[in-house]
Amino acid sequence: MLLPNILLTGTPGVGKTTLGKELAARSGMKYVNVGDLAREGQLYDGYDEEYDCPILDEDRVVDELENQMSEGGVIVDYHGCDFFPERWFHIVFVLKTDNSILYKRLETRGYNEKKLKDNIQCEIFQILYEEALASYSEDIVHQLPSDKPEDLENNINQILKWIEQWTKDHSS
Ligand code: DAT
Repeated sequence: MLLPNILLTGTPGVGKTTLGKELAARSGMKYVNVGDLAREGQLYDGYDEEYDCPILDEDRVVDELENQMSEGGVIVDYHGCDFFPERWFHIVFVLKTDNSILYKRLETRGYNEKKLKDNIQCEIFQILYEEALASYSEDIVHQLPSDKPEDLENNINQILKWIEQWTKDHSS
């Protein structure tokens, strides 16, 4: 494997897509948005009436991604992380955003009251951070602030440095 695989996770709206796309553009790695992948391939298993959204078919998502993950160099973006094989990822970043900032971002998306409340609670209770710690080795799980444009720039630079070091360490 010439390049590592990176997981970007966190509550919807924390900035995974923004960071993932920019990182892919600057590193030459591939960017995979699991939500888009599922939509394109209709990788669903039923419909959640309460949340008014389709239910992800996690097994089919894993099957769909397996080949490219084994090649390396993939940045995966999803607001969940407990169903991916642990062996896929060399590092996991959980983005976090101040509640009031996140609230405004999700309001702009037109989320209804329940969806807004649930997502803000998800962020307050650090649900995705806990899920990441339960699913991956603690020493590869890192939280990154994602409140303002400087955070984005810092995160990109930090991750690019990490990729460079990983590549050096893994070249024979
Ligand atoms: P996600 O993919 O986690 O749902 P996103 O990348 O779509 O989130 O970002 C949600 C919104 O927040 C979008 O309008 C871009 C903005 N945003 C993302 N990261 C940011 C940052 N570091 N500073 C300011 N705004 C940011």
